[in-house]
Amino acid sequence: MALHVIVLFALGIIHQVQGLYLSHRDGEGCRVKSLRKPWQDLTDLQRASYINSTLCLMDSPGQQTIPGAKTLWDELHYAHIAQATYIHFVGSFLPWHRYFLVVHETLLRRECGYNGPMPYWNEVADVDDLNNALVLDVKTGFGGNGEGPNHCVADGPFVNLRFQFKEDLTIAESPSCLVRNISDCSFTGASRTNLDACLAARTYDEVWHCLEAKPHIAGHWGIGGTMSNTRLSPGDPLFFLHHAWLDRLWWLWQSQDLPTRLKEIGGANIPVDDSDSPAGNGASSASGNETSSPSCSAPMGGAGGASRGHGGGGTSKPNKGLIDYFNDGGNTTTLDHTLWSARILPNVTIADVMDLHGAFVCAEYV
Ligand SMILES: [Cu+2]
Repeated sequence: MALHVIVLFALGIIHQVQGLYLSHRDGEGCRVKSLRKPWQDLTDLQRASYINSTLCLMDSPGQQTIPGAKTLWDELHYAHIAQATYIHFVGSFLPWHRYFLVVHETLLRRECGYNGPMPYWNEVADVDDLNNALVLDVKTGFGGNGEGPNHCVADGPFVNLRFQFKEDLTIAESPSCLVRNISDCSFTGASRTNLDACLAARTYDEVWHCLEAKPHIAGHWGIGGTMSNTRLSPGDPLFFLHHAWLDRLWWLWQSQDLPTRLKEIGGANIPVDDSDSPAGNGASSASGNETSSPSCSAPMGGAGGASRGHGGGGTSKPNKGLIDYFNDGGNTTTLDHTLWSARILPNVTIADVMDLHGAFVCAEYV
């Protein structure tokens, strides 16, 4: 309840903010695309530069007036936690996370001088051997598994990372560590077969449900811990590589029929009851074992995972304030839908992010 009010308040404040921030774009369309490459294909130097720039975000003072946010990393965290109910299991799931990738990239480049390719995690390459994935390398990657009773990550560059916010946006008395609890069993959802099934989807409703289910959950539950928590997951820097991978899959699907799929959107703005779910799966499957064999253990992170009921989402009735805010004229997601990042960047609409080659995103997957 309290969280609901906070979110509405926060959303209301920024309702007037318009326009685009185009720090590394030229402001006139998209002439120089930002390259997005598999982490596996980056040079050691590029990997080190990306990790250092990420550490810089965790070390740089916050720039918004968000109580409790000490660093830019905290502010990114806040932007996801504050609206987790309205960016998962809804039509804006894919567009909002595409927007968030640009928000993150903008900070990384503008505030921390990163000038290499934006990495994504080619998960299908690691599906048979997650524990030896390059992203988990202690020296060149993001560190390994959690250890000890709390599963705090105990090696690699992010051992000292601490989170200010709890799931309800209250401030933790003692900031918590980065938690991982790797499950190669849960990661099997990233298989080529599952990806191909999503790429064969015929409508946006189908592809969104398909991608948000197995390929999405695989990365979150495969890493586990912080990553398996619906609200807190962007605390783990691997979040951005996982979501760039997912975004690439959406773009691959869009690219099969750009004239139609640059405009194709749908779904609800407020999570609806499972029975209303167009595909009748995906959203409803998220908290179960559908993405993995029954022997997979539940991930750490409590009620996190991709559980939709978390945080009061579930079967919320559309609220007029939110409907007005989203600007779709109802509870069906349209291209006019507002995307918000806690003022880190100005609001954009879904229309602004549909085209990877458009002025706002201006990127290319290679
Ligand atoms: Cu998310």
